Amino acid sequence: MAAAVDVDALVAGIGAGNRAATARAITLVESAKPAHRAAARELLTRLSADGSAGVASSAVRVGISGVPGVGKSTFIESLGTRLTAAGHRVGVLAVDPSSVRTGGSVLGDKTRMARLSADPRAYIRPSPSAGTLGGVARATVQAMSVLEAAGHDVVLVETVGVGQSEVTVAGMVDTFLFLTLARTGDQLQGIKKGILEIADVIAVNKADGDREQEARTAARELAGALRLVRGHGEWAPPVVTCSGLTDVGVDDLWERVLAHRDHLGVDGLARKRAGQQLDFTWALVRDELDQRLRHSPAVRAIRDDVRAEVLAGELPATVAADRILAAYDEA
Ligand SMILES: Nc1nc2c(ncn2[C@@H]2O[C@H](COP(=O)(O)OP(=O)(O)O)[C@@H](O)[C@H]2O)c(=O)[nH]1
Ligand SMILES: [Mg+2]
Repeated sequence: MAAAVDVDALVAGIGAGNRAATARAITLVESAKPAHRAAARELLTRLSADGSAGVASSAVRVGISGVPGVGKSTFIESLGTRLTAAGHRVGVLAVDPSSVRTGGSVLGDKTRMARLSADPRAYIRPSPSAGTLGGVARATVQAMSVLEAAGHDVVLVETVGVGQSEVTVAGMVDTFLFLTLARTGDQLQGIKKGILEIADVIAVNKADGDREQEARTAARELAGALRLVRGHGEWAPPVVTCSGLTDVGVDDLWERVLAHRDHLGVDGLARKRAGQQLDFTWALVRDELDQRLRHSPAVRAIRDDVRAEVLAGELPATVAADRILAAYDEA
């Protein structure tokens, strides 16, 4: 993309639901170049001004998480196709910080979403291959606004269960859906406790063929385990079974997502989104400060010496940290 960005043209194109303009705008918000960052800010401000994007957007935002191979992409293909057939416009985004290292992407396997990729009412965007999780999250939140302004009334965000990425995605969607496979008894321990605390709806996927009964049993056990983790919160996350491959249970799952939304209510949803914006504000600030710290010439100048002294046991961590911070502050 050239350094000069025609924001007016982008706003007009996005407003008209133009795919090329949408794609260009998302490329813009993924860019780390200062000129692009400034143009992206202007674009987002313009898109948020009429309420079609941002906190006041009426779009349904859903995060979809689960380990690689659980069937997220297949499920999104099934759900997305049903939603577009029902008249919705569906945007699909991905948060996959590991794609930077592996060179792959959660949505790299577009073959799993062949129908949805070719669907004019859907727009699928792979995870940006920008460095940090913070960077990817920043790009994703902005891409969400672009998609909503372009008329997508459902936005699905796929994320792998790696490190902090689930928590990050939970902080940008209205409803967080966790897909898992039939696990019973001790295997349940393998599910990270943290994920059960942030999930709004849980589905045991691949409940088809021989595995259907097993999936039902697992769902019942999981529902029991969940009651212990979640205590007596207001919303009891439903645990259902589904198959993205055969489409069985996918409609029901979507009803649960909408039920969670109803449960939040208009005010509750607005409060949730506003709170997310505030949390995200600070996350962005921390991420940016981290970058500045890394790139600070004053810090770089002393970094190797400090490292050597700490490794040699000559410098306590607390003193080393103070020295680095002092160098940063004085720069
Ligand atoms: N039996 C069955 N297989 C599935 C289902 N969903 C996905 N798969 C298979 O599981 C593998 C991984 O699916 P994929 O959607 O790429 O998983 P992701 O890594 O979570 O996105 C593929 O071989 C799929 O065909 C399902 O509902 N039932
Ligand atoms: Mg996938």
